[in-house]
Amino acid sequence: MVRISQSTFLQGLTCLAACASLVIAAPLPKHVSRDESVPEESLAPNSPEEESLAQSGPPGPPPKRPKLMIIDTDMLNFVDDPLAIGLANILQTRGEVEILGVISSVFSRYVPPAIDAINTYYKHPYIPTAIQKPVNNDLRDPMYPQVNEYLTGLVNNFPQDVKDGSLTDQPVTLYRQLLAKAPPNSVTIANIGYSDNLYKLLMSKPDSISPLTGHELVKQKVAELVVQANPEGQSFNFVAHDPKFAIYVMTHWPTLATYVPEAIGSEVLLGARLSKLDLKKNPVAYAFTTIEGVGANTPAWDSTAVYFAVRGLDDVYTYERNRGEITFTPDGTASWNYNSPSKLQRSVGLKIQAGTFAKRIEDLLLLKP
Ligand SMILES: [Ca+2]
Repeated sequence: MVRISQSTFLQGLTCLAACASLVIAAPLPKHVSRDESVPEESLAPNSPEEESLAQSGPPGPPPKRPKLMIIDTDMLNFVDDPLAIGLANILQTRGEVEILGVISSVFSRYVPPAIDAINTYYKHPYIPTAIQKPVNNDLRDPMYPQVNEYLTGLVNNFPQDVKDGSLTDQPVTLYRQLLAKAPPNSVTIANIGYSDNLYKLLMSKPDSISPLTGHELVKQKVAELVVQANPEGQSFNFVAHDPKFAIYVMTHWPTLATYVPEAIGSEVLLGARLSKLDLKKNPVAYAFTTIEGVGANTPAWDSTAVYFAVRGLDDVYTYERNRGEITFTPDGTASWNYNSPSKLQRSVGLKIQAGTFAKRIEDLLLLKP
């Protein structure tokens, strides 16, 4: 099976753009070391093999008041998105986060029920979902020609009650509802897809949900935006849809914004052990194995951003840019202005071995609900 990486996708865009020059910042994937171990208590493994798989992992921080998080995803046939949504659910089970909603920046009617299948497996079936309208019947990103797709399998073979994306709210409606109800300065948004929805949120007017504009609502309620994208150069999530969305959002975001670069996820390769789980029960393992096959590893892009969104720096990350802010050229290429007076934007780098981080995330993904 051929897996087209985000970097390869960008290279494809380069050709489509009549060979316009495009710098790919993410390094080539490398193999993950498997000889590092971090202890982890198991939540509830219920088969000998899964129990064995779930015996080791990270201790994690002691439970505090859970962070409130909204996930904005471009899950379609990208496999790092279901991994990240699964990771968020596991961290919720551990008391570290409360997922307020999972919102889609693509248009496929199959995506919200597929997301609900993951949330339902982890015993969080009440988490609301939303997707852009009008919905379509996409099972794959046209630029991502994987042979297999996991959406219909998730929708048809795993418990979920969303049924069809056309039945969900508009993303901006759900954003406004969730933020209006949240305490001040309390919400973290993990942006692991495109910026369409955040653009429309910022542009939204006062309505029956809130007397505040979208900009005012974000400023009052959102503590931090965590973005899986590069602070410099091109990023898949910034340019694969109209770059005007990302350019506006990232240069007008009124609260803290942290960039988790693609290069981190490109080095953090994981997933091989997921294919040993029960693929008829675990929707994340099913999605992963359907796309990647048995025994393969894949870059953990979105999981690296969700991990930071929930746990912050932990012992994993360090701040690489903690002053200045992002700027763009009109094609969505970012650069960093260190002289900006803004104190609200920053990026992170990896402080531990990529293999150690990969094992930690994979150990968490092996845990049962
Ligand atoms: Ca994604």
